[in-house]
Amino acid sequence: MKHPLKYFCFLILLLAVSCQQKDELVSPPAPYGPVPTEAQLKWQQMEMNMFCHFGPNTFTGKEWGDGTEVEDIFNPTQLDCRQWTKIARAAGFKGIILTAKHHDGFCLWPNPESEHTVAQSAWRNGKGDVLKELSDACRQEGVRFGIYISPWDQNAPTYGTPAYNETFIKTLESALTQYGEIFEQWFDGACGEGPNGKRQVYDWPLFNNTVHQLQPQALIFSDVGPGCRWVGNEEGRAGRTCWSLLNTDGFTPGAGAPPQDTLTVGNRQGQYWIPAEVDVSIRSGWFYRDSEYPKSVEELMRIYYQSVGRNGLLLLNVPPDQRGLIAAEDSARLMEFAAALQSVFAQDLAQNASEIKASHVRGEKNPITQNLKNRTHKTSLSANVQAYGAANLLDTSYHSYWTVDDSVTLAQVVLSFDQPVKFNRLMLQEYIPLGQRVSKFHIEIMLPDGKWRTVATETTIGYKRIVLLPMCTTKAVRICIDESLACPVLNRLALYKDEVFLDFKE
Ligand code: FUL
Repeated sequence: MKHPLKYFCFLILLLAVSCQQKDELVSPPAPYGPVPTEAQLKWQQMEMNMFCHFGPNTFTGKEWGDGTEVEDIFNPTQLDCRQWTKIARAAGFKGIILTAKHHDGFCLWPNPESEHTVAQSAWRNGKGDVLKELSDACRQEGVRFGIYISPWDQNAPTYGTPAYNETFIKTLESALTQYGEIFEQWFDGACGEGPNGKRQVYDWPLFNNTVHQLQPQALIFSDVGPGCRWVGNEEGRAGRTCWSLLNTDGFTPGAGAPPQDTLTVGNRQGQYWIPAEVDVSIRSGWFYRDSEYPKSVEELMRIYYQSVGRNGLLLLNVPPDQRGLIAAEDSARLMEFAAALQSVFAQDLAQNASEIKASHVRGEKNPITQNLKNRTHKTSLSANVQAYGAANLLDTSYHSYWTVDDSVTLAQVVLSFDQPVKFNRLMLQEYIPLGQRVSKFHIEIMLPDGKWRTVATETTIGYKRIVLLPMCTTKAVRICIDESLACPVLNRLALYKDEVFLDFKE
């Protein structure tokens, strides 16, 4: 050996390189299929918004006016939009969408394109503007503002002729340029007859382009999106399987939409990212009537589990009354609902776990067990375990996740506890910026004799999935991903306990 030092140096170098390779961070998974835009992700994270149906119907007691109502019928005696936004915020809603124009054509703002608006009414001597008051109140309260504008208009004289599309564009321009940022433009697909007995051929591409130009961040709701889609029913129920993907080529909102059950479920491997919005009213009608009552807290919780808990966004209608205020019983019910949500979701019992074991971790050859008790000591973990390990399921950072190698579509995590944990709700979130992937999973708990028992078998996860379970008491929970369109990428796992028995079938 002529140059022992040379060999020694070479060995050191080899060791350093191999150590470095062992700890080299592999790149994250590439997005799979369509993914949400930034605006769609921000929208989905809102989770619950309030819908306000308000207009001549509030005063006539009808669900659909016919456009012949005299303008003076609209006369709220104590309108206070700040009351609406305060209630919305306290109840946990992040946005409010107002029916600026329903099918009767009456505009809640002085729209120069129409002779059927607040400006022609005696309310505040024709100087009132509900859009202005509500958009100001939303800004003051930190609630986002959205607008429902019905293309169907039973008052517009030109409805049923090409000229109406032009009038409708000008109406959109008026509503979308004077009241600050709009987070959602709600388009109803209804296409009935106008005052001249004719139906309209809507120019949807023109409508959508106008919104995109004037409010680029606004999501457009319709039966088929493009920003978000109708969930296919007004019962407050997304599909137990619910894809945020939808095939919309060749379809239009309204009569030309895909079948309602397709909207409820979405399309596995669909072409576009068009998540489901679940619109439902707190009362039986959309507009306020003295004779109707708000739904019970149990029913609102059922709606929550079947909307937000099934990868949907909940748009709950709370209609202001003839005074222009949200009725005391509705507001009280919303506070009870918020308290019920708080009592279930304030405490994530998964945070008490002692360790989490993943069958696979991206970039690692073997299963990885992570101790959850001293999570601050991350330095001993390899770069891949830090970046992609299952402990990331338990932190609250949205952008950290557990994932596996691209070739892996079957994977499990086991969450273990020192003391038995009691829970009946399990929440999972997929990291949707990389797409919706999981199509089948099941949940097991460990019995005292060490055997596993399956407590739920489900399909999709999406942005958020809350699985309702029988009350479970166990020292270990196993989540098994059984089928995924590409390697699973999950960013959250939580356990909760809901003491209230809910009598509904999933
Ligand atoms: C439907 C309308 O016809 C109802 O009146 C209500 O506005 C609901 C939200 O959408 O299509």
